[in-house]
Amino acid sequence: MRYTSGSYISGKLNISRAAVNKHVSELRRAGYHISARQNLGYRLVEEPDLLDRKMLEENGVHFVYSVESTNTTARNLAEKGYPEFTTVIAEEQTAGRGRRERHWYSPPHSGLWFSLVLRPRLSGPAKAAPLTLVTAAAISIYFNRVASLKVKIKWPNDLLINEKKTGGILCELKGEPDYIDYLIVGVGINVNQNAESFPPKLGAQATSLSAESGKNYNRTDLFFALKDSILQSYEQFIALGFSQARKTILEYNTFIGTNVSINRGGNILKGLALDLDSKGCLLVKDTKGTLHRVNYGEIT
Ligand code: BT5
Repeated sequence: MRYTSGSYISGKLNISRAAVNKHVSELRRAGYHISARQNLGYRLVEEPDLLDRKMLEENGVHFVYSVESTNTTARNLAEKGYPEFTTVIAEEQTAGRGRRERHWYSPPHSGLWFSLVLRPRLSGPAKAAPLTLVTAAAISIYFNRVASLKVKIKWPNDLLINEKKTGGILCELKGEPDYIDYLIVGVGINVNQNAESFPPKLGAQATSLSAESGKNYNRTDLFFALKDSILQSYEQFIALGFSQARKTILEYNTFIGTNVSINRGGNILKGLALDLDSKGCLLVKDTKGTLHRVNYGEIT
């Protein structure tokens, strides 16, 4: 592609040269690679892989290019009274969160970072506890049955391919013991990143759909497909309970039947993961043969 002079652009668009400069800077910040040469002008070298803002907004999704965390934005909307199924998606998160305020790496042009507002009519937070697993089940159904990708669930909120983390779920809830005001389901999935693009701290533990399959994905289409799958599983859970999601998790998991070490806030439980109960708790038989019903923690 040839260079186009700044004066040609300013004449064509009827704006000042300073305004051309400003727009070029904005496009660069949005990921466009634009080369600038004195006496020649500007040249578009590469367009970024961008989420389709128009399609998202036409379908009622709140798109923000850059936010601290889509969970925080969704929570703010829920506080303002936005209805159930309000959805926020961002191209990048500057302070993406995992559980216990851990950092979630969310660069632009490569992943899916989105949050849904749910207002389940359940009799209290305890009844909503399986929703992280219900979401994980919905995502794994889509990948395994539709996209032919072997995405597995590591209890309670990790999505893995070939034992490396490609996604995670963060559910945050506001309510009282007998009432749920809202629940935010946050989903992060590494989609088109190269294996080498992850920060050294994540290193070999992280991967993306593309790094594992060799394919590139249209992130906007993928988002709509995942959202549909999540909402379908959610409605099934509200109507019929956890049993269908439990079956899915038993089919696509990395932990049942293996020896696990579970960290529960510093307290380590070692044993054999036997099953998931009807509420999503992990049944673990420790080395002395005692059975534990574990409702939180992480498999290390
Ligand atoms: C999670 O936490 O896995 C939940 C991640 C949820 C992210 C979504 S993005 C949209 C929404 N908005 C938010 O702010 N969050 C949600 P946890 O199980 O605590 O795992 C966190 C750990 O995963 C970190 O300590 C890192 O070791 C690792 N990690 C961070 N970023 C990663 C990435 N992009 N890919 C793979 N691993 C990552």
